[in-house]
Amino acid sequence: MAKTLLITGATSGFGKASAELFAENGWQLIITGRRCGRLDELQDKLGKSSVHIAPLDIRDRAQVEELVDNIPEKFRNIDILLNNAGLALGLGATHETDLDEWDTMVDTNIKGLLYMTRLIVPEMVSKSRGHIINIGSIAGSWPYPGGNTYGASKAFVQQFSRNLRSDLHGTGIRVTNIEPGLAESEFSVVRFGGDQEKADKVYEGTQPLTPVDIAEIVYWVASRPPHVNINSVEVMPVCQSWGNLVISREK
Ligand code: NDP
Ligand code: 8X3
Repeated sequence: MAKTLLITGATSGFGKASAELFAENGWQLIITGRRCGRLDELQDKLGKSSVHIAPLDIRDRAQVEELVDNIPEKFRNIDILLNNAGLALGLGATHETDLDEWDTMVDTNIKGLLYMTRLIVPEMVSKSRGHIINIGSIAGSWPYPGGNTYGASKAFVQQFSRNLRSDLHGTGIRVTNIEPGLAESEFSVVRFGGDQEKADKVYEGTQPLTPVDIAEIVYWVASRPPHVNINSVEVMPVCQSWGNLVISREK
């Protein structure tokens, strides 16, 4: 019987690349996201019988509950939950930023992930089998100017992943947090409110990670033997590393 993967945010980037890779390897999928047209296209490409589409705004708890309640029988036995949906908005300093953007990041990156996890995990516990793979970020460990709430939301994902692992101790369920660095997807276009030129500048002269790079890590983590739990994977492109600490000096 085919294994089942539920992906939040499969309409683009890491989520879409993961959908494609797991489908190639015979998995059946539940794919979610707000852009229904893209979910339809992906289902057409990957196969109607092995892909269930579930349009969803993950910030809306009632929608998440409805999605979980209405998973068709064939797809109910979820082996992996890939908590991937997320976004950064803006790169402004705390004292200049827009509070609505902070609300959206908290609601999506933290609360959406919590809703989905809380609703999917009980069934995994009852079967003593399953794997929750969260997409964190290097921004959860390493600060940078303008990272404020985005980075803090990914620090939440990092610690929640560890705490979830503790809660699930002895159940056989695996938990992994994947923490990518610079990767080219729609991430920067979203961060800069649709400004493609500004987004392109982020990657100019670099060789960033690709969505396929991340999908391959997700697949590798998922295909370790059942007794192996990869707790976290931090990954950057070779062109990225840490900066020095900075000191402001009197002029
Ligand atoms: P993309 O913008 O390409 O993809 C983001 C996905 O999240 C889309 O499918 C989008 O679907 C979904 N999403 C966003 N908001 C919602 C919502 N309210 N409800 C449901 N789905 C939502 O970015 P990436 O693939 O790069 O990002 C995927 C994850 O990886 C995010 O959590 C991001 O923070 C993280 N990440 C990204 C890095 C990068 O440099 N690209 C590096 C480290 C981590 P839709 O718009 O259709 O709803
Ligand atoms: C995305 C990577 O460095 O833009 O999580 O925050 S970064």
